[in-house]
Amino acid sequence: MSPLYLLIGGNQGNRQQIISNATDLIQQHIGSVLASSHIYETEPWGNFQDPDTQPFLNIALLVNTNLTPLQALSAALLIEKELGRQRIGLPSSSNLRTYSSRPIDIDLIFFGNLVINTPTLTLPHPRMHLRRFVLKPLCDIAPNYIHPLLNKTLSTLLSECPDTCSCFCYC
Ligand code: PH2
Ligand code: MG
Ligand code: MG
Repeated sequence: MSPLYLLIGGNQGNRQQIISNATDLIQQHIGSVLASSHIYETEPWGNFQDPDTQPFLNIALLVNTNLTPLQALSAALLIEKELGRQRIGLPSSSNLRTYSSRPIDIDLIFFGNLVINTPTLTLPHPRMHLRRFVLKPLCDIAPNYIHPLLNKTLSTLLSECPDTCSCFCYC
């Protein structure tokens, strides 16, 4: 059993209902949901292809899983598809990265203390420490968790985070 931290986000459709459905499917297909953060309404971070990008809802979950990291990634992508995510084209290159609005995104943030660098999966999530919409919810459930590469707690990373995008508790 491994502790897997997931971050769910979406800015299209009935965002709260989709998060609830995603949590149910994660419980069925990835593992027991041991903790969940508050839901936050967050300002879109990064460059988006659509002109009037809507705010996101984001939530962090701790899941106890028997899957391998790649199995968990495949399961997360299948759940995204099931909930209506359409991926068009290839992901943009990292220096000119742009994002598209989506009903659901499920990202693997930490898989225990594993450090992995493959073309399909990087752990810990490589941009998590730059994003308030990731750190704020994660700090609800794991403020003292130590980032295995940066060697700082999540609450320290949040206090040092340069991101100024808004992040308000939604509930
Ligand atoms: N996801 C992104 C890029 N930007 N911004 C917010 N507020 N929330 C997200 O979940 C999000 C984002 C890429 O997956
Ligand atoms: Mg993402
Ligand atoms: Mg993703």
